Amino acid sequence: MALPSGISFSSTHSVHLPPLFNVAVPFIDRHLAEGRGEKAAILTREETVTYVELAARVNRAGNALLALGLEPGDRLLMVVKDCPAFFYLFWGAIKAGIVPVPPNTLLRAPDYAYMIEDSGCGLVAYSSEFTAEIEPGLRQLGARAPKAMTVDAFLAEMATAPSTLEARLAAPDDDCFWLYSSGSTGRPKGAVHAQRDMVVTSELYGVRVLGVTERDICYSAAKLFFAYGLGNGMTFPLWVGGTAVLDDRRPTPETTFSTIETFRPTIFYGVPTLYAAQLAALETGTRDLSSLRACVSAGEALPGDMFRRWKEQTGTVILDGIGSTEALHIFIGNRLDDFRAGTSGKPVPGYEVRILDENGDPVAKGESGRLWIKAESAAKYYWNKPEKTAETMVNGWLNTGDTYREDEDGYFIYEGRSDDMLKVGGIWCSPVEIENCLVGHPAILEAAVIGHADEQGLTKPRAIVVLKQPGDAGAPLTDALMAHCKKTLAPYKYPRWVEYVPELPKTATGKIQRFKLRG
Ligand code: 3UK
Repeated sequence: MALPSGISFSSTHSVHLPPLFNVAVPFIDRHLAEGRGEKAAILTREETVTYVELAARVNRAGNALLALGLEPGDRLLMVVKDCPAFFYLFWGAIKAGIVPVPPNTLLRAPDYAYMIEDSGCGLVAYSSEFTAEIEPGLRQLGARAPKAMTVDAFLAEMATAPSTLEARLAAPDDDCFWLYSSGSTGRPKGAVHAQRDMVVTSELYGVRVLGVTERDICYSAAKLFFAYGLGNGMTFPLWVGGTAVLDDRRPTPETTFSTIETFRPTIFYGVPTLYAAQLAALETGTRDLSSLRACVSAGEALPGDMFRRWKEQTGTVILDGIGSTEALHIFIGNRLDDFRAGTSGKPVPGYEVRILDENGDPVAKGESGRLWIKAESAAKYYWNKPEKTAETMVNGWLNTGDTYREDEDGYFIYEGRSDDMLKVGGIWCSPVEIENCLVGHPAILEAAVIGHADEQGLTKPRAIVVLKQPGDAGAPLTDALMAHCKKTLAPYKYPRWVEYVPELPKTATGKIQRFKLRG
């Protein structure tokens, strides 16, 4: 399909955009002009939304946001489950010049209080399922809390708002939306993405690597709040005039297989933890996955053995690829016509990749080092975090924080993080945050958390603790510690194992030496 008018890519995959435009137009409005008005843009178990309905609702949402007092440049924090209203809020904001910020929906009240304050958002819109974490978060801020409303209340505002809206013009590198990303220490960082970034990821990875076309039906088990899910389940299908399948349930083998059987998607996107659970389910019963032409995995490395078992069970390959919130989507990936199990694949054309040693010099081919990338879809900076920005974004290059090696055939092999951060089910998990939670339990004196591979080869948190009363060690305390973490933290962060030790290895300055515990 032809690129939208005014948008082109050079022979080196560099994007050319009009000096003033609004990215909602090529992703949404263009499909009406191109005759896709009656085509399904979104399928859910409750409803089908056509492109003409989507465009009108995006306009109503933009008008409703303006009527609620938001102005161009203001932030909208949208804690929204995977449902059509996510699209209305996100694109309605962008079309009106407002900056949508969709955080992880699995977080707790103090995380939301932080993000509301850090973003300085003018409105919080949230699915009613998340009321129990959002309302206390707002209360914590007292008089500093912004206006907040549920998605249902917002849909009621939209119903009376006009269905036409003039797109607010912006330059390609103007701020467009933010995504929060967590680090090993300190608070989440708001990565500020520009208007151009979704065009770049959708074309370079979506179209040119995955071959997404308007005939594709895309279903992402990874949620829209995750940069991975945002591309998979929203920007890729909208870029080509295809169809997105949305499901708001927690993804399990049962929900994902029944969604695939009902909607017959052509592309499925998951994370290794989910593929492991799906494989276990497939080994005891067959499901109809015949609609799929490709499966994609990201978030953490996909073990080669899982690639082989999935191929055996389903006949379909899983294309592993590494992406990040900062790069917005996958920058090294396998392709249908060029893949190698147990690797992240090859650089996506248009992304420059370097593996550097500790002096910042390129390593010899085959040696491991720190992975840096240069991406036209890269975030411009972290909001309010100039030091983090300076550490991560250097002369147009992004420090991924990952250790990589390139094999003799040009495939990139993941060798771990350069910091202590863990990926659990594809989502960031800070060992420090889990340690702080454990130390909040009355039995614990000190705690260290490290990643530990489960029987599938996937990383989960393991706690190593020192007790105030060593005699308390045992299964009942282990259960109590797990329950304490599940209740206090986002539930996926709880330690799956607890080990009791008399003391922890420390540096002279008292810093826990997690690398010694990983042993
Ligand atoms: C790790 C991987 C090995 C790696 C993401 C696809 O995961 C995404 O973004 P995040 O900001 O995390 C980025 C970090 O996650 N990682 C991601 N994918 C892989 N490690 N193999 C992989 N295939 O440490 C990376 O630096 O949460 C993934 C698309 C968009 C994304 N935001």
